Amino acid sequence: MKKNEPQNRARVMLITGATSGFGESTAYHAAQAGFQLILTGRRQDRLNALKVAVGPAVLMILVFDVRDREATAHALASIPDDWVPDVLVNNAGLAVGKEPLDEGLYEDWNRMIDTNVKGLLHVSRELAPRMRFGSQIINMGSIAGRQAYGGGAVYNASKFAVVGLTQAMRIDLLPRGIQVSEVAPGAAKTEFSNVRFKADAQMAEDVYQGFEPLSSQDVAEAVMFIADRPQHVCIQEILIAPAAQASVNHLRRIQL
Ligand code: NDP
Ligand code: 8X3
Repeated sequence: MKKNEPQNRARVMLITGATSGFGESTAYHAAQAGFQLILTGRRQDRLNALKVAVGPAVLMILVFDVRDREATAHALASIPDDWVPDVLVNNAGLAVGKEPLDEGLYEDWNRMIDTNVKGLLHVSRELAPRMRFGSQIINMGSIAGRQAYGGGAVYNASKFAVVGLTQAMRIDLLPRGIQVSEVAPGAAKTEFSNVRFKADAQMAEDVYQGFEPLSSQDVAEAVMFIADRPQHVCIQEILIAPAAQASVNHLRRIQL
């Protein structure tokens, strides 16, 4: 039996950060797999366009900033009981800046910690109490939550935190039959580096020079693999990297 197949309805997946990258790709894959969707993010125009593109599988779009606890609570409270997600994908996140610690900007640090750690907590705290036995939470971690690198300190800390939160959530939610998993991707070409380098297109492009990074589809497939396991199986974590990436800083690049 698939995870918690509720009688007479398709499973519902809520994806945070569905306006681009992994979240957007997961929306298409999940719709294809028969899920109904609640898609969230800050950019309403993107969510509107995605709703049209994905079609009737989209039950709701919710526009809110995961850093804002009250706005998050208000938006998620609008989900009717019948549509409380069977699968919550805590994907919204970002890196901002790549300065060494002694040159770091407090504003960048706050954005990363407030989004990647507190945002994940805000969404989980609001939804977990309403989720049913057999539901799943899939947190988006990173290879940066396994290995630190220069200029990554606060992003690293935020993704190491996702590892700890995932493990602790799995323990806390065990009695309620809610499974908690983590997908930890390596280098993937999305809007991630444009955001990190504050719209410097060349710096963003340079990250992926000389090797084939993961695509957002590769990561969406990992999310869907977890979501599609039978009821008695929990994939606790998936670390997925490009074939050309052996560690966070060991990449086989072809010189162009
Ligand atoms: P994108 O920049 O393409 O997507 C990030 C998504 O997060 C967007 O939909 C954005 O939506 C949303 N988001 C960011 N901040 C907020 C916020 N405050 N409130 C609500 N939504 C927010 O990057 P990716 O798809 O690559 O990143 C998705 C996740 O994967 C992140 O957690 C990232 O750390 C992680 N990751 C990325 C890797 C990579 O190499 N790309 C590798 C490993 C992990 P909007 O701006 O509309 O709010
Ligand atoms: C994103 C991957 O290596 O740029 O989480 O930090 S990395």
